[in-house]
Amino acid sequence: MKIFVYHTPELTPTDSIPDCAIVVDVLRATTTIATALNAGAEAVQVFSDIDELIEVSEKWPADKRLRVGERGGQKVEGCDLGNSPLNCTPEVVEGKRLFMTTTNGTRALQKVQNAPVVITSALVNRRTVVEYLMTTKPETIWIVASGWEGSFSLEDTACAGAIINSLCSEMGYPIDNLGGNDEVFGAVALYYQWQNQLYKLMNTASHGQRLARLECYDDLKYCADTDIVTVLPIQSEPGVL
Ligand code: 3SL
Repeated sequence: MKIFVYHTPELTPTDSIPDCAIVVDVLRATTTIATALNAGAEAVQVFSDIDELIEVSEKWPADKRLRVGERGGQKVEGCDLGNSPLNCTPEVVEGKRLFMTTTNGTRALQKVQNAPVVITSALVNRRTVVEYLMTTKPETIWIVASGWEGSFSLEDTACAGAIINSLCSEMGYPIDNLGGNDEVFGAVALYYQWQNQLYKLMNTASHGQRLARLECYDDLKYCADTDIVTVLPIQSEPGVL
């Protein structure tokens, strides 16, 4: 097993493909995806383009769909929901397909959608992702952080470190055996630094500060919660989890 971390979709190679790609967008797309599926959503289908989302979702029964749209942290006009995981209660999402577009997370997913296995992780479902990796033991794993418009995001790389740290300790593997690129060691060091103050990390991260300016305080708290949801969002067809 070899793990590679990429800080942004733009830094993710295009000339090869891993056995398993894990997309991370802690604030907030992959936290929302895990929460929605855990609450009984039928599936989450992702789009980078809002017009395509509208066109495809139009073909779905209106009472079985929800349009989720976020740009710059705010709900896209005409969508049913913005990207707050706290909107995804069973009352709202059960039995529905979420048609979702966000600034960075859905773009990161599309970047690796041709990998044989694509899953998403956030802190909320980190443990379930680690259990899946321990069971299936993919030879090559890429953890693709969504970042923010091409730049590094503190919370995504810390989550990558949280996944790797847990995998190493559960499997009794030294990190030197698993690390495929330098970013792996950086991610684990970052997680060590913040592991006991993840809520503070959310508030320190530049996107966390952006969300705080939009008064999404409860989202920041929820996104810092670790191992509270036992769902494995896994791609069943390109763009559908
Ligand atoms: O960039 C994204 O994909 C979103 O998760 C950003 S936000 O947290 O919804 O603002």
